[in-house]
Amino acid sequence: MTPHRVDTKPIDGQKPGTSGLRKKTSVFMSPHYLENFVQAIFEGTGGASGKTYVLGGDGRYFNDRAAQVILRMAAANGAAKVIVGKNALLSTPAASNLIRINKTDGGIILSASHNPGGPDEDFGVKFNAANGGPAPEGMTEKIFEATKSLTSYQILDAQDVDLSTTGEVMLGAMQIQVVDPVADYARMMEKIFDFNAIRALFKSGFRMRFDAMHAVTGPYARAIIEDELGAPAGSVVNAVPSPDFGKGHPDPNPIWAKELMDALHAEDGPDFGAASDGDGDRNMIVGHKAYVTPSDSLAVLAANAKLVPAYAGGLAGVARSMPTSKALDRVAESLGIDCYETPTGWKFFGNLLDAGRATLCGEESAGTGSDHVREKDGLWAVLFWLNILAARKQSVSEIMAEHWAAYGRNYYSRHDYEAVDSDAANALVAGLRDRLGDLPGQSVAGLKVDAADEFAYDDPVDGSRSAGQGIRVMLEGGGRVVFRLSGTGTQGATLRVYLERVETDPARLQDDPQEALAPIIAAAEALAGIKEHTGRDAPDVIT
Ligand code: VG1
Ligand code: CO
Repeated sequence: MTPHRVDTKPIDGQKPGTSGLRKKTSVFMSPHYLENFVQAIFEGTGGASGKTYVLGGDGRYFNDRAAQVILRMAAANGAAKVIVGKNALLSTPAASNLIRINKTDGGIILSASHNPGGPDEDFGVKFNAANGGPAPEGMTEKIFEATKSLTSYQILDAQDVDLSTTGEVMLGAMQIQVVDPVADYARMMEKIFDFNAIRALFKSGFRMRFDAMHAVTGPYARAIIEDELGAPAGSVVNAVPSPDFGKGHPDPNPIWAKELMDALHAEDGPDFGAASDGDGDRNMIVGHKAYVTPSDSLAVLAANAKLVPAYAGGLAGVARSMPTSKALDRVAESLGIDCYETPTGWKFFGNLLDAGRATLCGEESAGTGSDHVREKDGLWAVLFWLNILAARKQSVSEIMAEHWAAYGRNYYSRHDYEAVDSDAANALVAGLRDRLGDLPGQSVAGLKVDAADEFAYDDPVDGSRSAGQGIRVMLEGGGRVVFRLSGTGTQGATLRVYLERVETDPARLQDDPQEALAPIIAAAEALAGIKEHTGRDAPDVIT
């Protein structure tokens, strides 16, 4: 087993996006593609020599092969040890936890999250730092720089490592520890939440349906929700991870988790439903006939945090990504704590969590999390809701109605235009950018523009600045439209239009969100000329 140096050349476009490097699986499988990027990770982070890493992925097509390549490369690059999930499976939050509790130098997560998997779909690789969180921008820039000057990579000539049984094996001089992906994560959840109260809830006949969407959370949800908390067998569905996610789209929203939505809207449907995404860091929450938007869910968690043992002492602060609705801000105000506004992507929460400035964080895209790890955490959010439901002994719709009555309702929706021509999408954003200075005071579709800018974030902890993080237009009466281009797509551009309007009239708190947002939707079209630029009459996905 000798390390082997393979000559290579830089490959264009290996720039990590919102969450690691994502490409078509066939691109990742093309000669040297994965190897180049992994070598760049090592070189961009000071080399692998003597270091310990965590490795695992969401089980999508090529996960198993990629893990073997990365192990051989880590060994050839002199790593001391890799902790890897059995069968190379680890949810993103579980990987973050393993990095933290084992104090490793970082971890490599194989996932394209909510993007479909399979030979014709998507694959992804992301590096997490020693704090357990996604590599911050400074680090991903160094990795990207390294991809541009590679001349060779190192790999061991060796057979595949058996990852199907837990225990320790050697690969050359490197130790590999194969671990149960669920055990440490389940122990952590038990420390955070009131498991006894949730057990009592299930004993009382409370029914839930958790849809793992054929992705990585299945084994975690079965072990925790069914085995430990006593939900009846069958409460967790689509629980076996499959390489193509059962040909589905593991994105937990009303469109892609329609089966779950239908089940929860049936007359005799369960009391509570939830789903998570490919790599287990996102969540969807739905009560009986009551879908909870992710932005509202985050606000409800913050408002009820004292009911959870780990947060009973109060929250240090909260944070949300800029496009996420301001429902959280209202709760923070009433709690008298800080609410930070960051760019899209979990990497921007890391410093706030590390510095103890924020305890809870969240994004409109169905990611919520806390300082227990440095990733968003789907199952954690579901357990948080279960803990609240057990403590309050109310239904989801009762909890939402009380929340809106207390804080007002931020009607919210995101309209996605997918696989748009990149030049057309860039032209739309550039057109808006050019007009930012002129917009304030103008009227668009009958609404006055209060302010307009392009969001830039100054990290209060390390002073770094991240510019170009989305165009936002504030409208009279607390309305808002945000335009940004996705950083996780693999085909053309995805335009995301985020729409929000605040309602405090007690008689208008139960309206249909798309209807409540109609004036804002019209303003978005008038502002950006979406139809003209994209040639689309309607969004592909509305969440
Ligand atoms: C999307 C979401 C963002 C999320 C990111 C990674 O990014 O909007 O909120 O952090 O995906 O999520 P974008 O750039 O496509 O809008 V996932 O679950 O990779 O872990
Ligand atoms: Co994800």
